[in-house]
Amino acid sequence: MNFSSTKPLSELGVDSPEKLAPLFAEIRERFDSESAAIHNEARWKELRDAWLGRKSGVLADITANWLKPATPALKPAVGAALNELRAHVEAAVEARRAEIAAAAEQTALARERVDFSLPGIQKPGGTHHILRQTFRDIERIFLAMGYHVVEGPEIETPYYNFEALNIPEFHPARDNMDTFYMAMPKGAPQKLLRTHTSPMQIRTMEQRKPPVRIIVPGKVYRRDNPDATHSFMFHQVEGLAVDEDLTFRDFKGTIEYFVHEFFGSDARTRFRPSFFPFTEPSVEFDVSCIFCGGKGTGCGKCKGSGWIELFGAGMVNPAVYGFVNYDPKKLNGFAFGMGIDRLAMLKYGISDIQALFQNDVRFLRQFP
Ligand code: FA5
Repeated sequence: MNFSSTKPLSELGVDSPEKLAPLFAEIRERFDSESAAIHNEARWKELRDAWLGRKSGVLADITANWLKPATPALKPAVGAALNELRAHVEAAVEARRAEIAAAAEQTALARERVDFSLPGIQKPGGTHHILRQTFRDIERIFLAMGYHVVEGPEIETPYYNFEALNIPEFHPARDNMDTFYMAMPKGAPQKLLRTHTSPMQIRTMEQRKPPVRIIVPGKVYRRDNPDATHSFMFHQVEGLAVDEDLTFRDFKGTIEYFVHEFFGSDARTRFRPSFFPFTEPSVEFDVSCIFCGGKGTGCGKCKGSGWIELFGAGMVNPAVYGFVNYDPKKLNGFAFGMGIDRLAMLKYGISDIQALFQNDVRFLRQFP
């Protein structure tokens, strides 16, 4: 900026006190107009520094270029005018600071004002997934019967997933087509994603002395192609009870109690013979179709039979006790393994298992 304050008075043609007045008046006018044009703190600081800055402010320039070199005849008048200008600038700069701060506060207040007439912001609260709710339901029922809840690893060894459950080497379930095997470094022991929660039968019996009453909720994995009732990852709850005097009647009573608690007292149940290497005898357990009330006729869900298959179960095969150092002559027990996803689908009338894993809130909201 080419201000007069940077030039000596002699260069500006000022040689008498009278000629000072218009010069100072012009500077004051320039200050006033600059000062009026600022409206925020950053610009205010620029104004303050430009005028009052110790080294290069306009007033410092006037002191250096006008006052100091002034002739004795001019000096008192320059000094008086400069003091008056300084007082004006200092007062105005301070006044502008106060005005700008007050205006900023006003703006903030207006912005932050709470309008109680506006509708509130509703933040959706989280809920438990329908599968978690089903797990809890099942846990509640079995805890009331004196069972403990235990959990186990999803990455298993073939020993726990198959061998110790009396599933021999050649059993088709051990095929690559059905089981996810982990890619292991050369020479490392084989690992797999557990295909059922049954390995926890073995791990529990290894660690606990009988009597044992446990349920095992958890994820399991199979190389099944996804469709309405199959997923490659799904959930099971394993159950195991071992004691000295357990019979098939205890087993039946326990399962029937569970089904009535879970589906309601109208549900009817039945056993069908089945086969699992780790139970003997083995059964499939059916519940009367909750969609048609067990009538069957014309019902697509139970395909007209009136029954829906629920889960596999049976009395623990004595061969299994041999793997965990339990005495098969003294002990009896039963075990079951339920598919939780299908149980939830049945209870809540969900027609596609994939809906459980797609995380569509429109679906999830239906189960608050
Ligand atoms: C077993 O997994 C046995 N471990 C159950 C068992 C435990 C029997 C203890 C005896 C004693 P199964 O392969 O039938 O059995 O599977 C059990 C349940 O898992 C099935 O009834 C079904 O509800 C569910 N299931 C099986 N495959 C899938 C899949 N791909 N997607 C969803 N659910 C499945």
